[in-house]
Amino acid sequence: MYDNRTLVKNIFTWLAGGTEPAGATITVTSPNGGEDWAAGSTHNVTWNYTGDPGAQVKIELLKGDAVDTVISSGAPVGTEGAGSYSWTIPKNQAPGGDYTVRVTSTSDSSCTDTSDGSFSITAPSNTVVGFDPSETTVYKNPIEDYSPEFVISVTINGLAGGQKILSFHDMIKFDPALLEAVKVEIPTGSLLEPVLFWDHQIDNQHGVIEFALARENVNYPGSGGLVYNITLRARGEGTTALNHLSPELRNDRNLPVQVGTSSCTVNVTSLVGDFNADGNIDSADKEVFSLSWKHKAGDTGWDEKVPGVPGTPYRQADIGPAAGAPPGLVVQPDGMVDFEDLSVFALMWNWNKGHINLDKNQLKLFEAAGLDHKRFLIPGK
Ligand SMILES: [Ca+2]
Ligand SMILES: [Ca+2]
Ligand SMILES: [Ca+2]
Repeated sequence: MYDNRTLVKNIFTWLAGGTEPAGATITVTSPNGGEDWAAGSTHNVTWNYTGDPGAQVKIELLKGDAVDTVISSGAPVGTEGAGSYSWTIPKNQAPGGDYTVRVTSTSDSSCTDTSDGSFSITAPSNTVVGFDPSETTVYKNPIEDYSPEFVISVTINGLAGGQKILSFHDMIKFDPALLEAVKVEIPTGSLLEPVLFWDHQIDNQHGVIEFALARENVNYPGSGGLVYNITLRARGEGTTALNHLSPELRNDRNLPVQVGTSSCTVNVTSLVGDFNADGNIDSADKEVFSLSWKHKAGDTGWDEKVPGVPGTPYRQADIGPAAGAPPGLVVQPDGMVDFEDLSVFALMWNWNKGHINLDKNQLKLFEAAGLDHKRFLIPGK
């Protein structure tokens, strides 16, 4: 059906010797058959046009031959012969393999086109690109520039059964004031083995890790697991998060698999007396404390780490006097490691142990200092 203006134009065209009415045309380009789109995901419906189909088009979802949904009753036709409409498929859209999309001029219903072939709407995806662990506490010795290195795994979970994954592109954002990425590696047993090719880039200035992987199309990954490991170290204290920025998984037809993301919370903190920053006050820390015993500001090795001299810088053991209660003691260093520091160390030791449990060797430190260790012990439970 033509409106009058088109009709008049077509008659004149015909009178001028044309054999066909020179109407506008629309051609749907996506989805045009073969696509797998998950309910809940967002895709562009695209079309080309010639002539002047008018300002707007109606976009319909057809299931079989019947109209299932009007996706848009009046979307802009586009510019320079091409139009596009961002469509979020409702989460409750019935899965099926017989869907097509029809795009029709709102001013000329004969100017219309439908997907050449049918496409599939699949069940909503539960696939999540996340981290393992999803929360971690990292300990840092305040006098050190960096915490010990720690590893966070990037995971993919909830892959639908029989889902072939061919490629994975990931971007992780972190706070560069608190964290530094050291390395990225794919461990044996990665979910996406066998790997055909992979690469990564670390940008510690902006806090970005980019990772890309292509895998061989030979078998199906399990439903979930770890893909790659990031080694990090902390360089500040506080709480921050690692976040995935729009990771992209593609299947064996090079079509995107809809994914959600989850983050990893990283708490960077320090424990008074935890000189090796492993989250425990134990004999390794006691060793550092003994080496610092009776040292004071001005001694060689007080301020600076001396190569080959264990325990330096000794000022790390200047943890007394301190106010408050373990573990949140507020330290007021006074430039010497003496009884006050030993008392604070014992408080933290006992906080860590939760009860009095010093063995003979552990008692030697107290005896060497001429102290009655019981003075410093919190009543055991
Ligand atoms: Ca078509
Ligand atoms: Ca420790
Ligand atoms: Ca002190």
